Amino acid sequence: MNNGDALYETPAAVLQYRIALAPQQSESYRFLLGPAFDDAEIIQVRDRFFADADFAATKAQYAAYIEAGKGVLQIETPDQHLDRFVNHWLPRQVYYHGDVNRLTTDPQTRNYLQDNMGMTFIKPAVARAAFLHALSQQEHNGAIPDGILLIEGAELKYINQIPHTDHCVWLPVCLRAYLDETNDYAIFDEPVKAWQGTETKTAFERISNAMRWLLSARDERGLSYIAQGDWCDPMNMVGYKGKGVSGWLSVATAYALNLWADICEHLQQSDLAAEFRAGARDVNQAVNTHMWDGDWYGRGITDDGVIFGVAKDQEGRIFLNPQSWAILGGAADSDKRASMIKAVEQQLETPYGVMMLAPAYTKMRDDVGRVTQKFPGSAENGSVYNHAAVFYIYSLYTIQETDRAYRLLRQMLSGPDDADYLQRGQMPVYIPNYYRGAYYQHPRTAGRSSQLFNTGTVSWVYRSLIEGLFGLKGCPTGLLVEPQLPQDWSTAKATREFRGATFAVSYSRKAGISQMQITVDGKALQGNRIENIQAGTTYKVEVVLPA
Ligand code: CEZ
Repeated sequence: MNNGDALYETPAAVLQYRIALAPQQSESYRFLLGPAFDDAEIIQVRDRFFADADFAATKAQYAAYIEAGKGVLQIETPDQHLDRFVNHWLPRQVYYHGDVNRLTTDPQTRNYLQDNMGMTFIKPAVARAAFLHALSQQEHNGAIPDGILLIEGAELKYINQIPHTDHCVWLPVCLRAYLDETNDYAIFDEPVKAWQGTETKTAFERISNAMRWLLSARDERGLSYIAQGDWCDPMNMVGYKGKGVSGWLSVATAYALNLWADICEHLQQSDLAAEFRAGARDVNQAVNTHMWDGDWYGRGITDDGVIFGVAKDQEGRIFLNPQSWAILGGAADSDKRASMIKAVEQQLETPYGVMMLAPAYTKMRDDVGRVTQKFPGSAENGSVYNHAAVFYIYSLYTIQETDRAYRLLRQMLSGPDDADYLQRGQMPVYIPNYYRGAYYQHPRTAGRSSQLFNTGTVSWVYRSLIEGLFGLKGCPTGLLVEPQLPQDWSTAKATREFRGATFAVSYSRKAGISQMQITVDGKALQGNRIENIQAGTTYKVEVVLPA
């Protein structure tokens, strides 16, 4: 309606507008949604907000907000549907997470850190402040609490009152992305004062202590205690008696320790690097001794000493997370990787993405917990839980499983064909928390979207595109070019904003060459690192890949 149109007062919450538009025709409408006003108020409000000057100002403000969230990657590929999503919608979903922290005053720590990992690509200063803020709430023994209090007077509620043991892991994992993007190693010198206390330690000391906490929170076998949950919130009964361990958290601990050791190395702290690398080796050895089940890694060992997530289980036989993170953390050698990947393909892959466990539980297992009570194929009970799926995809990119990674990544996005939209019930404007799984048990509903917008998935999707698919990741001296285009793409383009400069990259393939060739502004590059980057400059990069 424009200013002169009739006022609509609706007692009910449902209002229908029928607008018939011809192809290419557009019309604009101004809506005001709010509590019930009386007529005089409606007129007042309308005049206030719908006056052209105010409307234009609000529109401009919103456009500026969206522009600030446009991210660092624009692409042009053979898959236009992917382009539209990555260029427009994906950074918005990443930005939303980093900007509002899931609309809570005590975000779960792992969510807060991963949402800020995404924010690294949008507003790195916000991510930096968030990492330091999280560290300020570190407990005296090095542990990181279940939730981070964002404001004075906030308190840990609901899930944040249940002890989970994985939070320290996310520090180096998320900081790795932040460092690659910004090269801001100075963050580790920041003094971080305890949030409610007087003690000050540098960020570096705090993270080292967090890593030592991870090493200490292990049983006599060297496996990580799970308490009442790890990444999987509802896995709350594996270790509540204080003995159960998590296979996933163990391999994730090894990953975190290795990442932190790399950072120590870079900061010339070689003793610490050696300490943490030895810790990672120790954990991985324990995992390979106690958690390897022949073709994949088990998910955990209960308080009563029962290993689960293994071939002998009728339900919950294979879990995705231990496999993905065993790739990342280095527990799995290439033989183990090959058999895991095959098992995942056979038991977990579906046309809608890769399920996080299978077969879904159909009855309560009181030595595993609440996850087994969820409807089969929903949420953590064997859905295509996109957050878990993208861990796997990211891990595949780290071992050059290029085509598999892309296929699974692409499956996260609904459409563009009608059958897929109808089955999923998901518009291609965001990635939902999960799609229904239990593909073999409940095929009718498999693929249906959860319609939940909050998810740690998107930071990882963005990171996987940047580091993996387009291979434009930062390093201390510049930009590392190591693309992993799907085999059937012969060309692609990407515009990458990085450390104040713009890289206009075009990829193509050429027969008869055995190695990637790169030119920057027409000059051949030795190796695959673009160095001496000048902010404000646009570089034209041509990447020629072997056909
Ligand atoms: O919440 C997410 C958490 O925000 O579940 C993930 C976890 O890693 C995220 O940090 C996996 O458990 O408590 C429950 O059963 C809920 O299912 C939550 O676990 C879940 C909600 O789906 C929110 O999206």
